[in-house]
Amino acid sequence: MIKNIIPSILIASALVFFSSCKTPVAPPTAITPIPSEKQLKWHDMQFYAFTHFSLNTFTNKEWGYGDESPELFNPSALDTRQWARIVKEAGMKGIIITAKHHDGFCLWPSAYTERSVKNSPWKNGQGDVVKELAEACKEYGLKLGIYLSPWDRNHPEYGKPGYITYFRNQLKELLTNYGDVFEIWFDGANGGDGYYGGANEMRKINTLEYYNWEETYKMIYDLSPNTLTWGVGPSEARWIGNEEGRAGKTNWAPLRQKDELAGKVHYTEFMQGHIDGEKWVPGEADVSTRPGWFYHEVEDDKVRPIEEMVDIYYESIGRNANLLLNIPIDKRGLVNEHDEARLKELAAIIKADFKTELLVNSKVSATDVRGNDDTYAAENVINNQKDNYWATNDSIKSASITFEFNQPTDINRLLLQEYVKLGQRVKTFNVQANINGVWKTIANETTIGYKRILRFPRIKANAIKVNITDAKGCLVISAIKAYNAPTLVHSPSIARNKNGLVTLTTNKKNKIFYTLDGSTPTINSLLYKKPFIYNEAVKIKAISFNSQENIFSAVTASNYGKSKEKWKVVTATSGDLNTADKIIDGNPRTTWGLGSDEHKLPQEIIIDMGSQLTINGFTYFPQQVGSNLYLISKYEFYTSINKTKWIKQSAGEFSNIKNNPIEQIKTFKSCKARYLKFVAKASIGNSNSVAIGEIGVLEDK
Ligand code: FUL
Repeated sequence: MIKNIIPSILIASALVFFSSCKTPVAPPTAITPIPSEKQLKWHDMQFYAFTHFSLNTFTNKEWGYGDESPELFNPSALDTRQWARIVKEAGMKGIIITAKHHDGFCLWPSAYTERSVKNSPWKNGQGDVVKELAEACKEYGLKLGIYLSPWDRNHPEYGKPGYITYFRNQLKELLTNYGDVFEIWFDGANGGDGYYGGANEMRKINTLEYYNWEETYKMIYDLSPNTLTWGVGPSEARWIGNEEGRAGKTNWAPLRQKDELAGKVHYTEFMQGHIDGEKWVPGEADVSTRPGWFYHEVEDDKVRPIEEMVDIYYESIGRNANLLLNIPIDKRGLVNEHDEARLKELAAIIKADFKTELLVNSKVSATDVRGNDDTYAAENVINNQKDNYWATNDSIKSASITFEFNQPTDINRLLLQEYVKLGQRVKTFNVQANINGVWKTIANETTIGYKRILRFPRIKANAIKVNITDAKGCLVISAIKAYNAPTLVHSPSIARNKNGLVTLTTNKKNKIFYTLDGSTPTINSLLYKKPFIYNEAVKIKAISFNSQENIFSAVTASNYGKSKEKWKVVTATSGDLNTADKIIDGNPRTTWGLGSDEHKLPQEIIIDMGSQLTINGFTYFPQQVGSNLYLISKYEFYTSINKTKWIKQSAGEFSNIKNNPIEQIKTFKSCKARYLKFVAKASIGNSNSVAIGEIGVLEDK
């Protein structure tokens, strides 16, 4: 009997053994394109700094022409460790420096040119900014990136084969002498007029052919395989299509790069990428803390308001892009106090927004789990481990995942991540919240990608459900997190029209307090009730106050000279004079145009300010349209006391206006003037029509 029992026990235990040890279900097959290991590391960086610093810092320009003397480069207290400290404290992971901008000046003592720090008075020509930054980055655990402008408005051989050798030699220097470089940045602005060794001429090139990028990139990868290539050519990451740091809500990492290299993709498509792109070319959103990329003292009070910075964070990192935030370095060679203060505020808000993750203790369930296998369990999205994920079976391209709370929970942020190693898949999804037993849809969205963060008004939910409604293949989700970010009260906006009527606006629920003497407003300051007239020069400061939660906004400040009440456009060489008031009405959004096919540029306008003022600059607000048309690229500006004798106060280009159509501020020596003459000499794209939002002056008090 015993003899017979033993084999049956063996058989039974073998059966138990084999069934508990069922063959694991294979992971989903990747959906191409997929990121390389290098690109995955780059995705993980998420947030890093740009530093624009060069001769432009000292000449007060955005683009140098190429003839500026290297002797102008003379920072009085350059300290790259200060940059690194501030960047680190702001939660960023690296710094990309403008080693060479379009004017050709090099921040390192290149062996191939005299146009560098070695011929500047800084450290008696013995300094090397790139080296100092590389060392500071190392000390602070940051990665170093390099911006090397392909366009060089100084080099005599730019446009000819000799320049390519020069460009590649410089790349070799930068990629071999300064340790690891995580990203090399090739800006798209290329070709145009410049100094070019004294030729002072226009040089145009075909960017894609001239540089032979295939070969240049091969050289880069041979020298420095860990460097990610950005920008023009068959790069590994793309521009996001604007200089405002905003990605599309729909944002695919894949791009039809072949089409792009064949000139068939308009840059506005970069905001969204291509669902059918053949290569993984994720977006990087670049933006500056101020309107310009380089430091200009006049922009000290124009550092972007904190809410705008927070929006940028959510609209880049929260929309499947990396954020490259520029911090202009000032003439001392330091991050300016104004920018430092804002970065601290940003870091504090981001930290507070993501302080406590709320799904971690919820009960998770999904409508489908791959092979019913624990390896792909729904719980994987909340276990904070990067290398596992919730996946569905191969044929399942839509599924729901639900998170139930023990008790109703306040939520206003949801963060989702796909396991992009296997490709970007999700096309559409929505989010529902169970509020008092009723399911309510709180978001209807498109792509996820490496990271997507949704912001919505605070809700008290018993449960949250994410319904993925369409995808390129089965679902592979690595993380879903929820937070309850503190309320951010938006600071008020301030506007003053031609007649001095001041209007302050904020969210209807909030109150506004303001001051007119430059002091910081408090709850005891003037309470704004309705628009009021203030014609004199004034600094208006205002705050919003959310009385329900007892929270203040940051302060908004606006500086005004005397109002433009007495201003008049007296003559214009074209355009309808009857509506010309729009360029002096205090509202940059109302525009007026001049020039046409019959009236080719240059075209000019004369403004009478009604009385004599002492001024030291003028401002031109270009028309704000998405396609960036009708922009003035070259100008002349004259003043007069009597409309007979004119003095030319300023002339030149509005650099980079095409990519960054911000208010242009040009300063000059203080002078008395009653009449202004503004000449539009040339336009972007050589159109004959230009449109102006607003013309103003800087008063010298
Ligand atoms: C632009 C350049 O022309 C600007 O000067 C700046 O460097 C910005 C980041 O890219 O296209």
